[in-house]
Amino acid sequence: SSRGKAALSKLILHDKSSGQNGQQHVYENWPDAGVDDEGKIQLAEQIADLDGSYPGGLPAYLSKAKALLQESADGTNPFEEFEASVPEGESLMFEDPDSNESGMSFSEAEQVGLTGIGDTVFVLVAGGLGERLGYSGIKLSLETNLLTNKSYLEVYAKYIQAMQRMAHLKTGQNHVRIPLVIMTSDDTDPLTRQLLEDNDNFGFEEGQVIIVKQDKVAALSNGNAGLSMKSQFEIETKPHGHGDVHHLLYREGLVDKWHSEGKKHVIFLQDTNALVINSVLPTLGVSIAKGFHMNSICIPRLAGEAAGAIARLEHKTDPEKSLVINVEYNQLDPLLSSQGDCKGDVADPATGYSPYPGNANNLVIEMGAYANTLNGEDKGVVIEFVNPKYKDDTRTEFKKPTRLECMMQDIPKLFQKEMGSDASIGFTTFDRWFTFSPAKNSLDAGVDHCSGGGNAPGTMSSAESDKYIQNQRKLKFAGMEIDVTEDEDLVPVAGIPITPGPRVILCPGFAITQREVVEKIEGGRITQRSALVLEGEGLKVKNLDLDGALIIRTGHGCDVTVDGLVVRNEGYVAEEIPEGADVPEEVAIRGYTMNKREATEIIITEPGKYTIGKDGVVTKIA
Ligand code: UGB
Repeated sequence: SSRGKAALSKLILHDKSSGQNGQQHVYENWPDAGVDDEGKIQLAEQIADLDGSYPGGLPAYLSKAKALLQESADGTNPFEEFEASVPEGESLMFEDPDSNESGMSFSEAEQVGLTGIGDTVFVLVAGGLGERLGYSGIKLSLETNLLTNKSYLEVYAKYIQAMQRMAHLKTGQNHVRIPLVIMTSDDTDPLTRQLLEDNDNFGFEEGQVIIVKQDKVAALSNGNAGLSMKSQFEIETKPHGHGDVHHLLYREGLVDKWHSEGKKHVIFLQDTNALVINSVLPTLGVSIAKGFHMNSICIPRLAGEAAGAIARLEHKTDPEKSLVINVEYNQLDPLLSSQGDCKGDVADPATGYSPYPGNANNLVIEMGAYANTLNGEDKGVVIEFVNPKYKDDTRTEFKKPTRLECMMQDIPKLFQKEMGSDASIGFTTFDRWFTFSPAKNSLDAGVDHCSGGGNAPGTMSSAESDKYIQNQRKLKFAGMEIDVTEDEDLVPVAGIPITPGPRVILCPGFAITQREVVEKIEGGRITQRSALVLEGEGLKVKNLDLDGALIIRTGHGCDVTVDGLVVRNEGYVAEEIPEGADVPEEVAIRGYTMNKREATEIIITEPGKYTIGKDGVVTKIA
């Protein structure tokens, strides 16, 4: 096609004019006309696609790559002009009502957050493949836990829908509709659409979920940015990173649209951290109270952990260029090894944690400043980097092809460019148990991570276990008699330390805020072997006595008080998968299944007022 021909000519011209002819392997030595013409056309079309999808086109991509690869080969320190220090931030602890560095208690911050949640938009970056996890499907489809079997996407969906109801209750706003954008990639797009379709959009209204797809970029096989060929007529491509999200939202005109509709904040979530939904409201509350243009959700960081660190980067000569920003985990150790005490990415012996806050990479961004920044010179294209893995110290050959990458948490640089020192960038730290336990690693990698007790496993099983522990702590806070699993109580299953129980899921539709948990739970006791699922906004549970498994689900318009219910049954038992067993991938990455031997299930869907007494009999009283 003429489009393909034009793109190919553009590439050849760029290559020749660079004087290096680094891409000759792409367009020379083609067989004669009439032989493999389909392949040639396919390649030219692919070049046109790569050219069209990158701001500035393929030549711009290759020129940037060449410059960055040269800097990388020379060992240039990207932070040469900066000195890193530990920044001051906000911190809010669920269990400590007096933790009010932000001038608010935890619960007050949640309540302020509720005043603004109806005017938000959620963006879920979900273009990444679960390579580290050893899972070939999409991560959003993985079951967050084996009690409810709800997928990550369903948990986020139900959370957003719960926020719509709560915004209505808090502010009286009618018909609150919080849009959800999902950023997919070629790797995840069809399966994400399928997941939504198979589940009736998880209860979202028509048009409420918007999918934007990021394009992959060309892979590069050498320091001269030579395009890596998958075959003679196909260029290898790789993901460009979650940083694409900003330019995509700009390109689709979404941010200007939301801004003009009066939406006030955009909340960015990652794909496999179900815990984080607890921290959104208080973080938004801090953003509103402090007028932050950007606020990152943080946790105490384990030294050496694969989580970025928030640092204050002080520019050595120009204070206007200083900023608070994420330093990615692969860059932190070299940076800290080259400055101060040169000890690198090590723990502070006083706390056992890195002195730098860990980036959970969930961002709350104020809409006005965001729209203004995206409409600026860079159109939301965040700074890129290369991270080639070299074969040896000569830093010339790569172990495998590399590419330009970018990260969404680098947006402060664009804020700074557009707004100078008026850009107000903050972060809010929460307890790890409350906020952070993503599923990113295979069981083997998880075992490596936590051997020696140093690091978090980051497996599907630890993510599930941490969800249960989080809910144990919430029930304990509300006054229930319940074992809270401490580190020394964890038991290894498939090599990963997990909670022996109780296993508890408080669905987003039951309670999110501290105030709700305290109002809806009163007294009661749960034994360690028990499993409990509570779902339904009008449900209250008093003096529960549980030894076994109990599921209570109540529908909209159901006002249900459980009082003094006693449950005794065989309950649920986690069963480890024997080594080498032939099981599906999603089972293998968790390492166990849940044997649901016996449970008491109470499901009420018809609106009305009900009580449930000691023996579980449901009585409708209105
Ligand atoms: N993602 C995309 O949507 N597109 C892409 O091209 C790539 C990813 P990873 P990693 O949580 O502790 C991030 O791979 O390397 C999505 C932060 O950069 O899980 O663990 C993908 O689907 C780091 O600072 O990222 O690092 C997923 O939802 C730290 O906070 C998200 O982007 C770390 O997460 C993250 O992708 C963390």
